[in-house]
Amino acid sequence: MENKFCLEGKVALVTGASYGIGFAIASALAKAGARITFNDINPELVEKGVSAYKEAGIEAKGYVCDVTSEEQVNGMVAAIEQEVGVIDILVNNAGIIKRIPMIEMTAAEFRQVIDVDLNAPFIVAKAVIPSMIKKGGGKIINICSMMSELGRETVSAYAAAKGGLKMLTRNIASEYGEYNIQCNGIGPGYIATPQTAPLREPGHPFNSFIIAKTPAARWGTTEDLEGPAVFLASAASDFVNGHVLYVDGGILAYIGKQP
Ligand code: NAP
Ligand code: GCO
Repeated sequence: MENKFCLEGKVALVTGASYGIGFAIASALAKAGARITFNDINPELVEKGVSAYKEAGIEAKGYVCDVTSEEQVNGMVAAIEQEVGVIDILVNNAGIIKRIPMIEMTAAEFRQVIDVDLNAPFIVAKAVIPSMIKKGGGKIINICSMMSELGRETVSAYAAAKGGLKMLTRNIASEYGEYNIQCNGIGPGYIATPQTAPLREPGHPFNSFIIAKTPAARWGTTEDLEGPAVFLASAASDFVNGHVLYVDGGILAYIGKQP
């Protein structure tokens, strides 16, 4: 079988990829041959990200862009097309979470999470699809979550956004599959990144809770997401569309260890 996982000659945009899951996914796509572009809302973090990629032997091109701004996103996509090439692979990774009991959360806080975690993936996908159609196809990977399927206290906005992102993934797959565009999701379990650092503080009850809820009995690492990302970004998944691939160590299959 010729190497269906090879991404040589492909241009990838990974949003919010100065560090964390985005950085790991972009690095994996680069190791498979893709040319990497990424963005961050913070200029200093774009610079730090470029250096971190360079240290990893990856020539990544970074852009300062707030993914909630359609104007900034359209400008970034146009610049990438001009400076690097048409985007073949989009990973909608940028995201935020606010852990606040719902009745204590302001409408503005709720809207902010929806804006970054759901509206922005729509904006960025809308910006890249026309050129993907012209080019004959493309890959879109939306970074969903356990909260695309499950709720829990204090994450109402995040769960609503990630649930919506699952359905946006399915809708893009439905609407643009005929143009050889495959749109899928990756649903990471609980991964050790800055976003979950508060939950992993020594003695935090969530730590032991997650270990008991995960058959793999460990937190995930960003490396656990590298293979699934390359699979969904490559020709190996050309007939996979509208699917959310949960990379969760088995959480969704498991009732949890008896205390
Ligand atoms: P993270 O460490 O908090 O990183 C999030 C990234 O998104 C940062 O680079 C951040 O930039 C960027 N970002 C936030 N708002 C942005 C905006 N408006 N415009 C551009 N960039 C923006 O998160 P992570 O743990 O790597 O998670 C990455 C993705 O995976 C998120 O979508 C998250 O919901 C999802 N996820 C995470 C886990 C987990 O357990 N960690 C599990 C499932 C899903 P700044 O640093 O400048 O704010
Ligand atoms: C939380 C966590 C989770 C993870 C992830 C799980 O507070 O429950 O932050 O939401 O980030 O989304 O898949």
